[in-house]
Amino acid sequence: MDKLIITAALTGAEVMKEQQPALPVSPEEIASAAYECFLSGASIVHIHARDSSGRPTQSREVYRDIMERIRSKCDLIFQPSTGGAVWHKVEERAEPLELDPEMATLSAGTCNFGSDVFFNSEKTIEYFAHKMKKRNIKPEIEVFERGMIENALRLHKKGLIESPIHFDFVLGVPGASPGGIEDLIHMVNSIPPGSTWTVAGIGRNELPLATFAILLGGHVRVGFEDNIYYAKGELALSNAQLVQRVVRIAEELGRDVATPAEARSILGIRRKDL
Ligand code: KMH
Ligand code: ZN
Repeated sequence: MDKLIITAALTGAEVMKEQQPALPVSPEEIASAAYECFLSGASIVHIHARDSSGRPTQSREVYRDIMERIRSKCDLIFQPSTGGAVWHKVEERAEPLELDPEMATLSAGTCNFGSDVFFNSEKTIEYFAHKMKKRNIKPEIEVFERGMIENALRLHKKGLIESPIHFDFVLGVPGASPGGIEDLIHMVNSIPPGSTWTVAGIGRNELPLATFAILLGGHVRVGFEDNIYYAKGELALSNAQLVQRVVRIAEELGRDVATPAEARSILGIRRKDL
């Protein structure tokens, strides 16, 4: 079994400081949270930027600031969001790709997202896939519903996504796939052999799905974007606290944790920068 890749999804576009006071929002806070997660065992950071008022932004320059601050501290894989917030325009969402990150997310379909709708028409998905291919950016395929795997496979057939495909099953978003163990198994059984996958369990789904992924040979995403609690009714103290728990469970279950260099090798990413 490959070593375990832990992704820390630090901020997201939906959670606010009023809900989670430790939410990292400024570039400085995000970089410092990223470094803490790196020291705790994360090898990828999934980043959403915020402007100076705390509102989600897809500004290339804010992402650049965050990326440079993280790079000055450690060799974490920087994975910006191209999902942004549900109200961002497609062109805005694509801005962080201009930084040529090693990796970026690619949402593979439309779904309800709480009381909103997260729009990703086939044209939009192809637009992002094309840009990522051209710039040699490894896509992480965000799957909120089973049908999104089929969308990704169609793109693969068209040559817009290369094998092996890396999926992130985002399970438990209200309005999309629930986050039961059986939902994860169904997803895992639906992807081509040789693919890699991680799971982002939303809210109370985070811990059981992470544990199951460790056992199944998948990878794990945790962080305030997905879940702000450590236990029922108890807010987590930091993103790093959530990473540290995954590391402890992995150790107990006999699964080694990957460094960023090992994660690059598992995912077939050639380090671009530095
Ligand atoms: N904030 C969600 C609407 C991604 O980062 O690529 C979309 C999202 C997916 O978080
Ligand atoms: Zn995200």
